[in-house]
Amino acid sequence: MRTNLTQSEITSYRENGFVVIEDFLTADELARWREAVDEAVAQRGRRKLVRQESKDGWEDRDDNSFVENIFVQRINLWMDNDKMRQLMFNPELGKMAADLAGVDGIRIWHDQALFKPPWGNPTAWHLDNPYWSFYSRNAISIWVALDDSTLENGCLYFMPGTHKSATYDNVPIGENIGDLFTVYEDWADKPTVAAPMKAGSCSFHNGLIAHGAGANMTPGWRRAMTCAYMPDGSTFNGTQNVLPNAYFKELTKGDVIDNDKYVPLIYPHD
Ligand SMILES: O=C(O)CCC(=O)C(=O)O
Ligand SMILES: [Fe+2]
Repeated sequence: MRTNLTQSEITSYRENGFVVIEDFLTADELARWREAVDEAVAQRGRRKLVRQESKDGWEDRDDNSFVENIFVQRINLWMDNDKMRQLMFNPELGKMAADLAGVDGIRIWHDQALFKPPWGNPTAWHLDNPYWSFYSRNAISIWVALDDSTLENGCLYFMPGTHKSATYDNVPIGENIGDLFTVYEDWADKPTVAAPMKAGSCSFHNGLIAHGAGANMTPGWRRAMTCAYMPDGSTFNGTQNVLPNAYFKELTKGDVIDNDKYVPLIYPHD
């Protein structure tokens, strides 16, 4: 794993809100990631989340709806698969996220496999952090390409710099890919950048950057493994997302979200 970041990668991340790290995994590591993710996704069956007592609507609807055909989404695989736990708890990943974000400590908010199926619908432009139960301008995600992700099969797209002016307004990932720009009208004519990646490369993106992914115009899968990170010390904002209801009910707005059982501190690691 190429975990050493150059100063120019850090500068580019801070300026643009994303950075692509080519050849992040070696061929052997890529094989291990693919095996672990495929196993964990298969074991999970049709459940998006481990615990169904969390927010409603987390079961795959299998109804051929537009939204269900954007991607197969399986969240927090670290919780029910040992191989995924080992991959996701790697403190070197946490250190990369912390160094890019410019924070001292990193917790896993949630991991998620995102497999865009053959002929999968595009992922509408959106921001990530406003969906989550904490607000932070330093939230960050890694997105690891498990297959070559291309202009043809639904690679990521970013709108550079938007993390700087984003508020916490957002849209759901729905059918109209440009809905975000009815909320952020000032962004409507900004340039976008495609981020195709070879399998084993990865990107990091800020939780407030505008991003999405294209349609899959091919008969193959576009598999990705991602993890969203929460800066240590982040506080509860009242929004439910992936926290188990029992923990969610214990929290009051402003409380630090620091229960290692659900949001493990992966860096610094003791
Ligand atoms: O993989 C995709 O289609 C979307 C990914 C995304 O939105 C994310 O990782 O935050
Ligand atoms: Fe996203």
